[in-house]
Amino acid sequence: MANPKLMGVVNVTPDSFSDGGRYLDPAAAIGHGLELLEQGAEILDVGGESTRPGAEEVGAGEEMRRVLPVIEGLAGEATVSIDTSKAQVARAALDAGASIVNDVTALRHDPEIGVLCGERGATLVLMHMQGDPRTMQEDPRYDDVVEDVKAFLAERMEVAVATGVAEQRIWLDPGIGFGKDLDHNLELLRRLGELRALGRPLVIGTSRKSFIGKIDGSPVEERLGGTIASSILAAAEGAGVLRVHDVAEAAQAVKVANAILAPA
Ligand code: HH2
Repeated sequence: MANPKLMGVVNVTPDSFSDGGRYLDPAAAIGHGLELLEQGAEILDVGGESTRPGAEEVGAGEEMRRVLPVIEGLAGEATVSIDTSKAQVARAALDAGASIVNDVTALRHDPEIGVLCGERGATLVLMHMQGDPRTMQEDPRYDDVVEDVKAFLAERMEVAVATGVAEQRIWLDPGIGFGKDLDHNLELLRRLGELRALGRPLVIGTSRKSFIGKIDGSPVEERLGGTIASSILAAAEGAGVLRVHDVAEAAQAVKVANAILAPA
């Protein structure tokens, strides 16, 4: 198993699916980020717009008002990633000290993000999503979900490189829960190793997602076990970055898994 980096989630939103409204106050969000760092996060992913199914779109001004004070407060302490699909927000976030742009639309919403990351030498996360957050869970379909996601990520990586992003600065994410039903999510996790052929680090976000609840009926606040199981199995298949809300528990799980698989 590769030793995955933990990306801790810092949502500065009123409506995120699992922690909406908890860290809207900048001081609370910064405090939460610092706590995640202490627990073992190597990256903090700061977001000001929810991508949950049916979420309301947020204007760039409001998104920046939410995230910029938090990035300014954390950037001296941590590697910060900005979870946005808008170049204007990404630019301001990089100015405030972020060094990674996490674009869940993989440059389809705003290709300028590629130009920006190229100019600044920032890392760019390209994620797969079928449809958009308002409609993505309405009957998603694939020929072969792993092959389709792989082809999409290869194509978006070409677009990113064409806009100026160095290939070594690109990370790829199959987008668990973004336009996928339960079987699609499980198949992607089961065959994650096939995406390693793309040659770039793989980011995986299963944290508290609804596919876990579809398996055992658990509500969103009781999905830690499923988050850990899916994250560790993803790491065993080669995931290099695990995007999680519960960093302390994920860090412990990674340590134990590593101790078993690679004894000192
Ligand atoms: N999942 C969410 C948001 N951003 N980015 C990447 N690269 N991969 C993911 O799986 C991913 C992501 C959804 O989680 P969360 O941020 O907790 O919820 P919301 O979008 O409702 O704020």
